[in-house]
Amino acid sequence: MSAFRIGLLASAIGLAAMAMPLSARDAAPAPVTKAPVPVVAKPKNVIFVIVDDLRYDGMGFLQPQLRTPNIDRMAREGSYFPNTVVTSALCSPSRATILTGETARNHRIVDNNHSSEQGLTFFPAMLQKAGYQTSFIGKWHMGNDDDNPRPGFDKWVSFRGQGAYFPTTGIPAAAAAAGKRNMLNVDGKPVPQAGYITDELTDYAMNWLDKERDKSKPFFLYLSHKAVHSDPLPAPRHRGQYDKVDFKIPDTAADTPENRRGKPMWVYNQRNTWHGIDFFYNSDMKMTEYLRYYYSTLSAVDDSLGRIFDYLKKNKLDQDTMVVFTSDNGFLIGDHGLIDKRNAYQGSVRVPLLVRQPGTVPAGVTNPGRIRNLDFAPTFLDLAGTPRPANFEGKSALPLMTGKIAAKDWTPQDFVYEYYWEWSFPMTPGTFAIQRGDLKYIQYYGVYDTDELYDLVRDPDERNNLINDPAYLQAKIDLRKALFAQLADREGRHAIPYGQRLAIGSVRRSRTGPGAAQFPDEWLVEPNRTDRLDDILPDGPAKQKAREEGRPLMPVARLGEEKLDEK
Ligand SMILES: [Ca+2]
Repeated sequence: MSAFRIGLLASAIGLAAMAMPLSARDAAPAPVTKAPVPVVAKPKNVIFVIVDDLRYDGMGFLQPQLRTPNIDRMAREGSYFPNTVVTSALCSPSRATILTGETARNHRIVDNNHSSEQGLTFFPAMLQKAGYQTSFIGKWHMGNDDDNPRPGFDKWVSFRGQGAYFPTTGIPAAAAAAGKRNMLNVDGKPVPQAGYITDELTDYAMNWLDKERDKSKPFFLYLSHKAVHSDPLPAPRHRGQYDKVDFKIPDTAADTPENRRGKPMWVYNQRNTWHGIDFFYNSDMKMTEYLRYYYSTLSAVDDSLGRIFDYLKKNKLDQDTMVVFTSDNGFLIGDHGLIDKRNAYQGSVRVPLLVRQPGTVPAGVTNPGRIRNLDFAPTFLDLAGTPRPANFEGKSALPLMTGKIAAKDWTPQDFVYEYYWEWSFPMTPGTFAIQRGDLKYIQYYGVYDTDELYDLVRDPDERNNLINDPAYLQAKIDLRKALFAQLADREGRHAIPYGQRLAIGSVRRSRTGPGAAQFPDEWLVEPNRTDRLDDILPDGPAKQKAREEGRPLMPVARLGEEKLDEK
């Protein structure tokens, strides 16, 4: 207990109580807890560490073959939130959601090419108004062309688009030999990248913490790593460390009838593409090999966390600083035959989340309460004691993080998911989904063969599509209705955004890989069926009954013939 807190207790109990024997004092705590004690909380610092494309289970305490001692330390000294999800599983839309507290349908950063941030306010600007020192260090990536400082940050270090792992990555050898380097933007000035990106961003962060910030003010550091996005390149000191490790790929990666069962056609058709396990990134690398690079690249992020913890300890800031570790989206490694992200499956939407603040956030706890990336901005303003703006759509998770609300009493809002089709990667359809309780319903925008419905508790790997299970008919109808209602933007519009097409997009297939999916059996019919209209009539018990009885819900005649009911 801090001296400050002990002092408050002493004044509330009174001097007489202090004169009591220890046992008597221990036996009479009631007056203390009932007495209103005015406490003016000192604003807390926050270090928000966001990794790019880190899979939800890409942490050593979940996979013993991984060496992530500092991430594991966060799990021991803080809380782990395994049910953390993102409302759009794509770099720019997710980052915009974190920074604005708004969903993609409202902030309109709907893909990685979109660069208009017009009208958006980023929550660190509100922290500045509340007296915070703020800094942004790392990958911004809203649009590919502008790395200039954005409003809301006292310190700015960034780069265009995805950035680069090394100073000469992507630069032709002759130009590199002539001195050309990848560039950072440091407070509006071009500065050559000098070293390995994760270490360099950490250097800038440490320098700001130690030397540049106004230490009389609370601080918010937004450390936004480039790692571990494709194509991952580890720091030289970490190369080859997993060469003898065989990382496991999900069972759903195999092309088997069981894995295809109940899945939409687009999932099978994506196998042999840029974002499919059979031709991923159009290379012939195996995923097991890719993961050696991927997890070796994570090691510098882990080292970075270690430097942050050392700084906090050395400067006695541990208890006053919340450290948050997460990712902008998940990463599929063959789940359902897919890689990367974008879709609404668990490997795409789930992200790691660890929160550490000794004395405030319970240590060594796995907390199942669901948190969305949409909830971060309200959480941080809550922590700073700053009023919540009207445009925020999420809910502060601070009471859950600090244990003031138990996970069993936590009532998360529905998890509504949105992904807008991109011409650059046309193999993933526009996707909307909703999770309420244990059930997740997924629907697609455009041509599709089936929606999906999963019970995530009974079926965490999403293998058993319940969409046509009569027992779930009402749940399906209710979730569709709730999803549509919540997908309206703040003007009440249902508007599908799309980007300007600049090229055909990534459409290549391996000549020797799998072909296109077959149409589902129930689509293959003879002409002139009398149930021709049934598929566009609303689902419900009457339609279900008609199906079970093998008759049309609304019989129709052959084209050009009189109607059946007029016969
Ligand atoms: Ca990302």
